[in-house]
Amino acid sequence: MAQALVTFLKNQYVERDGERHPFFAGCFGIFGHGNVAGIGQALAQMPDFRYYQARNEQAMVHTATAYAKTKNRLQAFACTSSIGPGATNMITGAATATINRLPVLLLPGDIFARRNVAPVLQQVEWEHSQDFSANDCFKPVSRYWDRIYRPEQLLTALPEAMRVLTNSADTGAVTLALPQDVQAEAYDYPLAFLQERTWHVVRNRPDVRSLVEAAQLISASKRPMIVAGGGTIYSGATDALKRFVEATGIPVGETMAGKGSLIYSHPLNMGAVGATGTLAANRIARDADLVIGIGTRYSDFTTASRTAFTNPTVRFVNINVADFDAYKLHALPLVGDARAILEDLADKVADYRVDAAYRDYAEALHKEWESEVDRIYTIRNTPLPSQGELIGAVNETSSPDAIMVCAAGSLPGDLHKLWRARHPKNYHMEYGNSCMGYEIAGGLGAKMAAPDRDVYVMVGDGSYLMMNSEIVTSIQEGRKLIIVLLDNSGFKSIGSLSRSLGTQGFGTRYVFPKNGVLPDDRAGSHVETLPVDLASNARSLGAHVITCATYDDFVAALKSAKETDRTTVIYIRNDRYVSVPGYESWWDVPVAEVSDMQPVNEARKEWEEMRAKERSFL
Ligand SMILES: Cc1ncc(C[n+]2csc(CCOP(=O)(O)OP(=O)(O)O)c2C)c(N)n1
Ligand SMILES: [Mg+2]
Repeated sequence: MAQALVTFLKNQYVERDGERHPFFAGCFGIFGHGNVAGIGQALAQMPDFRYYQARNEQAMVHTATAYAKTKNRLQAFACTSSIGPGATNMITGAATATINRLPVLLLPGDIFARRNVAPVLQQVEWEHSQDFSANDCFKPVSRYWDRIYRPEQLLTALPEAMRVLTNSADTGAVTLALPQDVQAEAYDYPLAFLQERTWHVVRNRPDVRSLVEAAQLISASKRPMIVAGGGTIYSGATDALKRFVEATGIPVGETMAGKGSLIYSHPLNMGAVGATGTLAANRIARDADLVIGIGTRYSDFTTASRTAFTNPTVRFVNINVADFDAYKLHALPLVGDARAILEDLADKVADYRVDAAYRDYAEALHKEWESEVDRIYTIRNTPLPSQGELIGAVNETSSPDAIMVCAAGSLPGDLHKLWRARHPKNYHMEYGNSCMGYEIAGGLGAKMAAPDRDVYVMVGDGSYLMMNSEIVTSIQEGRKLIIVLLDNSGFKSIGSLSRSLGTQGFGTRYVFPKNGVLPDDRAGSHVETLPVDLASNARSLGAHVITCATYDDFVAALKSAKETDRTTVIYIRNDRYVSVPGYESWWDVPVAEVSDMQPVNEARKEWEEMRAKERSFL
């Protein structure tokens, strides 16, 4: 059965716009008794379906996910794990892939279908059913889930798995749980099942009436804006977007996944929109009378928890492959492919231009924002540099065709505002799940997908400690990453959130406890720091490491890292308290209604004021 499965995977092709190639780039895996003799044997027998070893099952799913993201969902990996902990380690990765709508095929081993030797090692037992295993936990984080109790079930399960993986609207993690005994069973699979098959990624168009109505809404709008989400990039709609924007004069705000949809320097690019948005985009959003959402899920970061759009008559037109997203915010839905729809819409509104005054206003906001970025890039904070200036250094020393990968901490918010995206893949941010640990593993996936580009991983000390394991895989596979490790002794992001909510940074510093309590930010520098040496840690994993003390050291390190022959970690400490400000935006994090802490009560008052501004767009 496992041999048939691998043979099937090898023969799946995908085609879009006339370009056809194998869908699977190979298989990541960590072997245990749940897969070594099944899938493991099949992979050993078929070395032309490349097997990659990982250090941690969660990490390998992140690597696979980042690979699919870099390939605009047109290529993916399978990931095989043993049963029990190997399998459940993949659940966080599955959730990350599914939230971000990125394809990955998960093949966890499972308990015996024949059951006679149960409980097997690592089996979760339940006295009320035997049709139950740890792999049931994948159900809510998978877009398709199945368990293969009999070898012939592959005949019906695998085509469903492929349909979901290659469907832009439905895609995410697909889980096929593989009982250990069934993997090793023989079955006479029909040869037709194992022959080449091509899955077409189509460019669907919406119905004509919706398109006409959308064109009418656009033509009547005075202050329209575009919110460009990840779907713009996955669809390859960035050139169509540029043409649409230049023809109509409509300014663009970008989501976390959509950043790079338009080059940063375009006069109508307002930059990041929402909770981590720029002043330019948030001002435009505030007054917009029409929002054209392209490939966006409208997360709370994009809508600033539904406070970003304050015009009482604002309407939404949503272009999305998924009708689920297209209908959000009571929009006029244009369900279909972003590129196709933008082209059709451009024809329908060929005579439309925004007023010159509105365009001038947007272009002035763009210019102002660029000088704000310049200001932050040139701060020279001492004794420790600020994160903003370090971001500037990475942006300015990296080649314009590089890829920057990040996921969690204070970096995403700062990068969303400050990173100058020079091409659609320049900014690779996993911010659907904002999963600490994605950074290095994801960087590896991006590098595997784009070996000719430099890949910069920007990672905080917290995320680094959570998952640095794939440095080893990058060394093993000769996939060089430039890892920029920013150490601020703990959680700068959650620390500052905590202070803003009245809880003083409690539990967010990496320091020794004092009298049995972990000191918070009120202790200032009167703390005992931990004797942790992350630079040595990285060196011990095989990376080349450059330790920096100052901004100038950092710039020199970035330049020399370009020339090294293997994964290089640039280590620098930075300031916990110097932050990039927010720009007229908000994020709803509820504060205790009743508490013994006075700062919390004050934060609650502020929260109530903002909570009252949240809109529901009925
Ligand atoms: C797996 C996971 N656990 C917890 C969180 C919540 N969280 C978000 S940011 C953060 C701290 C990140 O610390 P670090 O990587 O050092 O970045 P910094 O905030 O210092 O910039 C935490 C705990 C998360 N996003 N992911
Ligand atoms: Mg940190």
